[in-house]
Amino acid sequence: MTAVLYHAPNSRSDVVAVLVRLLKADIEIREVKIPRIDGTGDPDPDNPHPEKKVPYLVDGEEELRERGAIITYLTDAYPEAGLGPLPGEAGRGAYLSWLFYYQGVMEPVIILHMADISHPMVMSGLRDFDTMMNHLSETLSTSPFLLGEKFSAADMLCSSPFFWLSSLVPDEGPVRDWVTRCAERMGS
Ligand SMILES: N[C@@H](CCC(=O)N[C@@H](CS)C(=O)NCC(=O)O)C(=O)O
Repeated sequence: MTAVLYHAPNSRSDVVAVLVRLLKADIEIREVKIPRIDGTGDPDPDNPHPEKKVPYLVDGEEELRERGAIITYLTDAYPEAGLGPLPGEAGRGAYLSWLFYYQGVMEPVIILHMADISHPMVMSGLRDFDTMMNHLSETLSTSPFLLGEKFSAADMLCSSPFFWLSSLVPDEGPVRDWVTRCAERMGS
């Protein structure tokens, strides 16, 4: 695969750039500018993302946005790295569930928590920060990683906000220990 990952250091695309390294993937990482929340930076005219966001993966005719989609695409393309179960392999369901749970629930819930926003519709559709943390904690109290004994790219994506928002990491317990294990696996 000769593909291009559009990436901005110190952003949500970091986890995908690390994945490219762990997969030893034949992918060019092209750095682009993005507007930052502190008012610095600008949209980069060289970034093909429809909203000029990162990450964005271009692989020939295929163009992908959203980390969960890009991660699935890459771990399927580089199965020898063993970072995500393939269709038909044990753990595929859990793998997809965690990646989609991250995109559909975890990140929105974390943003709403940081913004101190609550609403019955949010509770109904997404639940809340504590429910999300309990889900992680229950899973990680019986296994070192989300899929069991084996580290996967689902651990990479789901642990990623805790590296930015260290105040969200509990003082002790399974989630804290898992974040430490994930950092070791990712070489950070
Ligand atoms: N849901 C997207 C989020 C992508 C995203 O928001 N990326 C930020 C980087 S932290 C960005 O590019 N921001 C630039 C902007 O808002 O224009 C994903 O998971 O890939």
